Amino acid sequence: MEQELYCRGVKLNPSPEYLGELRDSSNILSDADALKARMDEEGYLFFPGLIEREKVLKARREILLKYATIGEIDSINHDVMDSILQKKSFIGNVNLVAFTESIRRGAAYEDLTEDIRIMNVYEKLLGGPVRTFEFKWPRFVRPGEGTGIHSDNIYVTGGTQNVWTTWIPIGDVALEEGPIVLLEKSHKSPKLTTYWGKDADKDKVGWLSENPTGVQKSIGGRWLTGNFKAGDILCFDVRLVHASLDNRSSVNRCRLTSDTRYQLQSDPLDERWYGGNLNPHGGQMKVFLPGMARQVGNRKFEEEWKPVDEFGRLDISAVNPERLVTEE
Ligand SMILES: O=C(O)CCC(=O)C(=O)O
Ligand SMILES: [Fe+2]
Repeated sequence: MEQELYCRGVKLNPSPEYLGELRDSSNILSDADALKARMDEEGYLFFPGLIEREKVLKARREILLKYATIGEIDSINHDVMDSILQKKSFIGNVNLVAFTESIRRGAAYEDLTEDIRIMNVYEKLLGGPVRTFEFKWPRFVRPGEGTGIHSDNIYVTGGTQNVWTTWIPIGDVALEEGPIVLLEKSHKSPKLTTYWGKDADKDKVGWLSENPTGVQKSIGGRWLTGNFKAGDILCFDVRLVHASLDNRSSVNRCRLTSDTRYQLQSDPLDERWYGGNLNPHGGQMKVFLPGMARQVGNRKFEEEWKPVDEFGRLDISAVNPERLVTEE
């Protein structure tokens, strides 16, 4: 890959022993045994163009219009679908409990995350009827932002270990916008057994590391990513180590993607992710709202779960004041 890629502000080594592209598994889509073997071996299954573009773009419009409504996206000077960050935002003044729920429960978004073709992959892989977690993790990632290095199992396996993640670009996501990166074969690393034995809430675990090259040195494997298109579907093992590239869009385009979890209907549920639970990680009322940090290292605002007040409003004291519309 020719472009310079960064994760947590660290430049990834571009040589082919350290950086690669995802393998396309479309040709084994209908072969359950081959899917199981590939997932076991590689820790992920990538299906470019599995879903029709129009269906994905419908969800994109549904979500971006909501972000435009709260002043995060500029839909006046740009097409809302371009997802260009608005200079001034009203995000400090709105009820984010209602806002984030309206996104998670949007009809087009739900339709996408429960698409029959995704469900079919998991039915083949798991050998029975499957369901998606009620809670969903749509991600709106502004320039300068990204996701830390982690495995999902420490967050989502409170019911059963047999849980799988699907990452969906909701629109085209180019390398410079900061798509997901997977650490090749890390789902089999003996070095991670202690980390995987933890629960993010009970054991108060943060990101695995802030250093993508250090993790790579210690665990091995290439970082795998690519230029994603609307319609691509990426399924992976919840132990597989991953993060996102930093969004370094030259045109202030925000990255819109989703991560959702799937399991057998017959397995026990992780109750944190069902019903109207507003405090899945315990404590004060919070909303899932990654990003917004005024500066890197602003711990309070780097948390993906942000505290809100009794009106569902963000504590804006940590947000860059230049981005907020304030009363004159
Ligand atoms: O999209 C991202 O930034 C992170 C995705 C992720 O952590 C996941 O899909 O589990
Ligand atoms: Fe994740």
